[in-house]
Amino acid sequence: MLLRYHPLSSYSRKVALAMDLRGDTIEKVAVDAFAGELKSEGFLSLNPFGKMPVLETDAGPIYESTSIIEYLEERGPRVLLPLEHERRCRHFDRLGDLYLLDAIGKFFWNKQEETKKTSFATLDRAWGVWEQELSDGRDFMCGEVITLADVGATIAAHYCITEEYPLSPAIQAYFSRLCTHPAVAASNEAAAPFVEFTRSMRYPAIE
Ligand SMILES: N[C@@H](CCC(=O)N[C@@H](CS)C(=O)NCC(=O)O)C(=O)O
Repeated sequence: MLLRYHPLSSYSRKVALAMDLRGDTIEKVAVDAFAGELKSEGFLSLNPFGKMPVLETDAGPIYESTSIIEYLEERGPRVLLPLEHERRCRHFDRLGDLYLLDAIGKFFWNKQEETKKTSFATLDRAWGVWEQELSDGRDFMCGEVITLADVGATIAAHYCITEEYPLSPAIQAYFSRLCTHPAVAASNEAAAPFVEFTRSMRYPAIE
């Protein structure tokens, strides 16, 4: 198997982090996204929507971050989708995609005041849901271990920090707990140079 991804892409990072948390040792190949590879004929034959990540398997390509993680969990071992919390994991994974990753992604690429207003309002609502869920003192969304319910949120929280979205103390504490896992720390470290690179493109130096 082979994962086509990019260390700056939030959804790629979601899958790469899931793989590391699961202990998968699947080869990762960076897509040359800035050179237009996503819209090349070759890449579109893997994912007709021209988006990363894509997992190439003997049974053909699998796209959509959650579908890739579900495929790996189905093959086993089951690490991120524990049976007793399966519905909850899938629910918060979906919320994480729709209201955390998508919202911060929009603002990452478009710094218009209007985009900031709508993206940050969506983030406020979504992090509010997370805060409510964590208010009983649990470490992570399903208890003491990191599950699929936390994976997208982990990546989103990292982007929120680099984009200076004001995380509440409770969500900052949640992110700090997540970062104690070596796979999360490694994911943040791997993305850092790319995050800096795109920031420098968008924030011209003030002389
Ligand atoms: N729903 C998809 C979203 C994938 C996605 O939006 N990927 C972005 C990178 S984070 C992408 O490839 N964007 C390129 C484009 O839309 O042209 C998933 O979960 O995999």
